[in-house]
Amino acid sequence: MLLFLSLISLLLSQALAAYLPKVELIRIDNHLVRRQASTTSTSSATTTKKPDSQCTNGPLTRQCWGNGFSIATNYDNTWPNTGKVVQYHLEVTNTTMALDGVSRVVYAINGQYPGPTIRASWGDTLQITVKNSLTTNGTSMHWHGLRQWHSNHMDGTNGVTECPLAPGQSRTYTFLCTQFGTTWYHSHYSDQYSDGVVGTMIIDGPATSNYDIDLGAYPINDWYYRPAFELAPLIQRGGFPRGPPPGDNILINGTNVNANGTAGKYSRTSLTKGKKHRLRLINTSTNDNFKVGLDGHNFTVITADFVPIVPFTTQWLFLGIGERYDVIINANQPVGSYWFHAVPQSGCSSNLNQNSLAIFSYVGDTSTAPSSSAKSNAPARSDCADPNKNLVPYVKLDVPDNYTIPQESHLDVGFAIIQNQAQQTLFQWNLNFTAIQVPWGKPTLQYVLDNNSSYSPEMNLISLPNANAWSYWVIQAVATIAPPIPHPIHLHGHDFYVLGADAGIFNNSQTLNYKNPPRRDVAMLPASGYLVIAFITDNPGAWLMHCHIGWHVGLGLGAQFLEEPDQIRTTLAIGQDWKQECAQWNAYSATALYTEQDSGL
Ligand SMILES: *[C@@H]1O[C@H](CO)[C@@H](O)[C@H](O)[C@H]1NC(C)=O
Ligand SMILES: *[C@@H]1O[C@H](CO)[C@@H](O)[C@H](O)[C@H]1NC(C)=O
Ligand SMILES: *[C@@H]1O[C@H](CO)[C@@H](O)[C@H](O)[C@H]1NC(C)=O
Ligand SMILES: *[C@@H]1O[C@H](CO)[C@@H](O)[C@H](O)[C@H]1NC(C)=O
Ligand SMILES: *[C@@H]1O[C@H](CO)[C@@H](O)[C@H](O)[C@H]1NC(C)=O
Ligand SMILES: *[C@@H]1O[C@H](CO)[C@@H](O)[C@H](O)[C@H]1NC(C)=O
Ligand SMILES: *[C@@H]1O[C@H](CO)[C@@H](O)[C@H](O)[C@H]1NC(C)=O
Ligand SMILES: *[C@@H]1O[C@H](CO)[C@@H](O)[C@H](O)[C@H]1NC(C)=O
Ligand SMILES: *[C@@H]1O[C@H](CO)[C@@H](O)[C@H](O)[C@H]1NC(C)=O
Ligand SMILES: *[C@@H]1O[C@H](CO)[C@@H](O)[C@H](O)[C@H]1NC(C)=O
Ligand SMILES: *[C@@H]1O[C@H](CO)[C@@H](O)[C@H](O)[C@H]1NC(C)=O
Ligand SMILES: [Cu+2]
Repeated sequence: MLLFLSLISLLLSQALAAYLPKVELIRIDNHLVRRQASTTSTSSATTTKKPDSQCTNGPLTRQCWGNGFSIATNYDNTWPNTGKVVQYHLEVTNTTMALDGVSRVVYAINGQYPGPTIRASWGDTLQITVKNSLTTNGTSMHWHGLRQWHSNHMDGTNGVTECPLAPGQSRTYTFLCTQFGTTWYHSHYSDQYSDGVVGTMIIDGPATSNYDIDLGAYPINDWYYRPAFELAPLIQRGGFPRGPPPGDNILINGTNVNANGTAGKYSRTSLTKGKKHRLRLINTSTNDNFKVGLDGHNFTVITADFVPIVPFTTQWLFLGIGERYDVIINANQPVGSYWFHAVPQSGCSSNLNQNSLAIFSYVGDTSTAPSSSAKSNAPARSDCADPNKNLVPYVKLDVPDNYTIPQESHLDVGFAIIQNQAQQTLFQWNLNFTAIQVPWGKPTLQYVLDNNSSYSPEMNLISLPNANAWSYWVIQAVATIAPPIPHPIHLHGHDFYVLGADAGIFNNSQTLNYKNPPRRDVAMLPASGYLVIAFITDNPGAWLMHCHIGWHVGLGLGAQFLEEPDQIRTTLAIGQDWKQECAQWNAYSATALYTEQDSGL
């Protein structure tokens, strides 16, 4: 009977999909019922169903989800809890790989680069066991952009929310997926993610626009032939006076041909003629910013980081480090192969000067590669700004505008050259005149558990004791104290509101956007400019805010917000395993070969 019903359901839904796009089936009390869905007010041609509590998700009803949840749900306030536990095991190992034909040391995850894609559904609980099989490094795993509501100790930020995981040890991270969309995970142990400890994450949920095929995650990043653990100390000691060296290549979904075209292979993705494909773009770079585009096709952008947005269409999209955009590609062009371009933007810190390519081929295409003439189809190289005007969140939320941001809430970005006790000259990046350096062996949460508020100045800790208060910050790059480079600013624990970003010094005379501004977890601070953000202090814990350029956070460009410290002990279920991890780390580090040399982040 059940089989019969599902068969009917399948046949009916296929038939209906073809002929009656405005009708759908829903299951009520196990009976199939036909329901008329109304058109949404958000006037996108691809949106045919009004998301409500009853419709269910499918190729023509992506706004729906089920069980009372849809794209119209404000996931900051409410989310499903499916009770389902999705388990993964990740093992970090020290290996050698030739991702673009050139071999080097890679700290791979389960022998892969990028690591396995972690996939769950909205409301599932992820239970991820991480094993550190490196011999001379700690590690920790941060789930980028996940809000970790009431689970700050699962944020994976060593020196802030945990001690690093000592060689040979494991820990299990357990958290509920309150958001949905695309993200990545990476080590927060100094520059370690640049050497491989990185992977993608997908949390399935509703979407603002329809699509047929989910192509999955598409990470893009710069790639260095010299490992970061060699480059970072040189950068710190001023070994590259004109800035960090350029990457040697760009990897697209973990592969590419090398710069000379002599080895390696292009990433290949197939498209099905007549279908709409969802592609999940993620910038997992260390240093370089890109614009991306696919010849002959536009992108319909449906998310900014996790946040669903009112869809907009564009040919080229700028992607800062850590930023994600999910886009829909309509395969409506002649069957063939098309170049995908990732173009470094030299106006940002990007020093690479070659364009990078990948191939998208329609099923049935017989050519081996796109025509080479289109290889140079690329935009100007100077655009480094987020398309903030286009990033209109689908769930509309406003920010109170009756508040004047005081001078104390301006955090200046600066650069300094200092001498350490060993008389070495060191480069530093500062936020509010401090280069953050977190104590690996005594993370902020340990201070909280000890009732000890004697935080060292290097922890660059900003206390936000009030619950459910709006918190406004101006991140200000000052031309006289820092080189004019844009910085991708990332905050843990929140999707923040982007009230404004522009060149110049913010002095309260500039217009800010309080009416449904973009929300996301990474935003570009323009060169010698300002970025104004706001968030609500509703998530007890220690949350890092930092520049996502690996070399910059390594040299100190970060601060941490200690939110509602009085609530931490009662809201976080910090167990013995957390304390054990610190005990193991402190035992290891007492005799470790290498010590913390930079911010530790
Ligand atoms: C990786 O292996 C090499 C060669 O055995 C060793 O020198 C290095 O310390 C290892 N690195 C880590 C982080 O385990
Ligand atoms: C990590 O391991 C690499 C390679 O062995 C070493 O060069 C580096 O100093 C280590 N870093 C830390 C902080 O342990
Ligand atoms: C590319 O060619 C140059 C010059 O022959 C050579 O020095 C370099 O090592 C090559 N790079 C790669 C990645 O093969
Ligand atoms: C990325 O690479 C993985 C592993 O090779 C593959 O399974 C996946 O389909 C690729 N993604 C895209 C979008 O091409
Ligand atoms: C990734 O972000 C960096 C830094 O913001 C940027 O330079 C680079 O162009 C971005 N990459 C892509 C593919 O957009
Ligand atoms: C892409 O968008 C541009 C601008 O809106 C439009 O002119 C062009 O026809 C679109 N291309 C495709 C393939 O839809
Ligand atoms: C600002 O407006 C909000 C409501 O929008 C109100 O709750 C709050 O008290 C006001 N704050 C001040 C400082 O007037
Ligand atoms: C910290 O304070 C709490 C609440 O007052 C108390 O229960 C706890 O034992 C104290 N912890 C330490 C290490 O003093
Ligand atoms: C608080 O932490 C500081 C820095 O680690 C330490 O020196 C001090 O002894 C601690 N105080 C207490 C009461 O534990
Ligand atoms: C910024 O640094 C100054 C000087 O160290 C300090 O007094 C101030 O409290 C810091 N700002 C914040 C928001 O913590
Ligand atoms: C504030 O900044 C704007 C833009 O740079 C400038 O035109 C204006 O004179 C400044 N106002 C004050 C009071 O400094
Ligand atoms: Cu930076």
